[in-house]
Amino acid sequence: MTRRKKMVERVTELMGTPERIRNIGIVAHIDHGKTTLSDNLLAGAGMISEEIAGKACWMDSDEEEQARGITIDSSNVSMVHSYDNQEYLINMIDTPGHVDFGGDVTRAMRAVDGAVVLVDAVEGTMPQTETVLRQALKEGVKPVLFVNKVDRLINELKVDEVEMQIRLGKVIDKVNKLIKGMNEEAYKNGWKLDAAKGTVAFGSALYNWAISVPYMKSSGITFKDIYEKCTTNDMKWLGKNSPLCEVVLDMVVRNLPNPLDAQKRRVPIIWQHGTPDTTEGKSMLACDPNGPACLMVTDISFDPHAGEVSTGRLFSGTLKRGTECYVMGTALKVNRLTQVGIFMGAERIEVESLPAGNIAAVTGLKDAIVGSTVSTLREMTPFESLKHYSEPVMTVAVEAKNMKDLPKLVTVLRQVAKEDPTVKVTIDEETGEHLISGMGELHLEIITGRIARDKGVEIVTSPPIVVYRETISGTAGPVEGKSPNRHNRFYIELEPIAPEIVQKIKDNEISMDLPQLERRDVLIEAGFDKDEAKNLVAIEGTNMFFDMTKGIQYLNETMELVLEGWREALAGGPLADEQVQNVKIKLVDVKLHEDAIHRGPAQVIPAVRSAVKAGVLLAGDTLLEPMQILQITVPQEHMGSATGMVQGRRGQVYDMKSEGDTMTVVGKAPVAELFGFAGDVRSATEGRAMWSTEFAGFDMVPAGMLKEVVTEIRKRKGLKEQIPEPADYLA
Ligand SMILES: Nc1nc2c(ncn2[C@@H]2O[C@H](COP(=O)(O)OP(=O)(O)OP(=O)(O)O)[C@@H](O)[C@H]2O)c(=O)[nH]1
Ligand SMILES: [Mg+2]
Repeated sequence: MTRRKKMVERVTELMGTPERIRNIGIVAHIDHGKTTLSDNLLAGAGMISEEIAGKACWMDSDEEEQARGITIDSSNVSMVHSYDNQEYLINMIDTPGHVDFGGDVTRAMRAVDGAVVLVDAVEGTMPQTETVLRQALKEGVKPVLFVNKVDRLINELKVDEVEMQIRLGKVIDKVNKLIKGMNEEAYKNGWKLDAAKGTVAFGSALYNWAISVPYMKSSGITFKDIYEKCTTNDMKWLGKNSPLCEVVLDMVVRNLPNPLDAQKRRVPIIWQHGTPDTTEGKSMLACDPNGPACLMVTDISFDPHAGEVSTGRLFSGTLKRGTECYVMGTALKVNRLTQVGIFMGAERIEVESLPAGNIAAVTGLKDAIVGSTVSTLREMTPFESLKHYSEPVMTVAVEAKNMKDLPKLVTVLRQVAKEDPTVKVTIDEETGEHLISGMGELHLEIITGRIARDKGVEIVTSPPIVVYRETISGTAGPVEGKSPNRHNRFYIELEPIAPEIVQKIKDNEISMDLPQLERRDVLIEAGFDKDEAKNLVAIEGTNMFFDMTKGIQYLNETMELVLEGWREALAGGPLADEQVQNVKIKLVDVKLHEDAIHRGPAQVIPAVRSAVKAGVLLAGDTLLEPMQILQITVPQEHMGSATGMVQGRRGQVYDMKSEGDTMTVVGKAPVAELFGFAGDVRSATEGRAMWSTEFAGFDMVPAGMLKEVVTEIRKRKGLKEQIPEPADYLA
């Protein structure tokens, strides 16, 4: 039997013993060494040969990943680790660090119970370190810390032994400060990282060694040894006497929770709207393999042979080939599993059955999308939806190169949207010009590249353009919208929604999913008056619709059409046909024709749509543009160019920190000004800058530029150059 086959056998054996399972994610800022660590852990566990680990990037199996040297997709792998004479099953997900793929981290954090947070000892914590930590804590995922690239700290920065320990201590303090700031309760209850307690390890993923306080105690190896072996470049000795795999996986087994413990704590967090004493509730809390199957789909990928593969965390029940499942929120047709397996890097391995507490890879869930709740029960309360931290900020238009591919492209685009929930796809079957919006240039480049490479559709792609939004700056109303036959009239009032409320909507704290009474209380607490709180009828994006009318006949049966008109208007505002956000609308009066024939869709929808569009103009329609936080670290002498880089791009510098002989500049700039930033920074600082970006929401386009930007968008979209007047909608 091959080593690999044997390993698979042991993995399947352990799957049914939750006490001995650890589901973990490897998370960090870009390039801090996640994949190198993951590869070497695999090698250490005997899954791949030690020679190829770290060099071949087994986990980065995609050719694009290898060519670019970055991780694009999360990959899952399972391995067995012996600790204290017992075997443990480690289900591990290596996540990408590039911000454009942050959605992958969000999804992975739903599937796991613990995280190994990596920090590069030389760079220290970076913006993305903070983001991934926040994502982990929000999902109730417990962190341990691995400070990586200690070899660089010693050999490149030439620190002495004392300085080395000071620097490592600083990294721990910084991460602790972040954890404390994000969840003080967890921090106080044992999530504080503490080298003495073994929740921190140090080492070099590349050279395959690590050290922790518990390991120092048991092996007798000291910091002094580490320092000496490093300076004499005796990495082999370290790898042999203080092996990465043992130190890190011991830390994982000892400090990160098994699914039994984790689910007790996490189910109330990730299934907030569910009822704990239902069959499924009890079963998930107990991680019971005999209960109903409850699966949260966290990833969908496409396999040329098997078709769509859904990966997700199984919180209860057991999956087998043939298991009949339902996907919540769909038409509730039976989805029969055709294969059940686990992922081992690029390979998928089929298993007989897969019990609760593991990460499953199944085929046959044709109705599922990423984020779906799947169960053998016909009905169950869905898991909390996955919240992504960034929003699409850039769009490309794609067209099929060959006419014959037109229908296929539409299918492929739907597939793309299904696989990656951070992508927004707009299909225009009339013009054949479809839009893909994503997190950034790289994200779109990868997606469009794969359409040609993996799906076999040749496409022509436009250069990326920035996604804008529209919102109002004041109030308006009542605005009257008349139906084409003039028999129906709708009166609305508009006002902007305050940023704190918008945030609550984004965080799902204000949501139509809440039971009515609970929703009312939440709204009152957020500052809405009682009457309004009672009458919220819909939320779309970050817009709200209230029905403040009383006793209007037929309005109930017409409300769906009213909302449809409202949604259509929000999809493209009057200024630049961009999505409208943060607008509160109150329906204050309605006049309806008594004959249903005269108040059908063709009458109601345009009436409401024009009222909303006119209202948005009257309330001061403005354009918002996406912003990014920039953090640039440079040697002192390049500080001037770094601040210049930000300020020269309509940016603001709002923090400068110096540490030793390096300087970190933090600022904010519009995405529209950041095309080509990478190249410019490199040349302005002779390649000495380390920098990163992060989504920072939407800000108003400066008044002085508004007209120019709007005109350009309108031209690009083939709209009339003249911006419409309210009267154009109200005639
Ligand atoms: N000197 C040194 N280099 C390392 C170490 N760990 C990783 N590297 C190097 O750092 C670079 C990035 O490593 P990866 O493992 O791809 O980093 P990553 O975090 O997976 O990157 P993304 O997935 O793109 O975010 C590679 O060139 C590695 O060889 C280490 O311990 N010491
Ligand atoms: Mg990687």
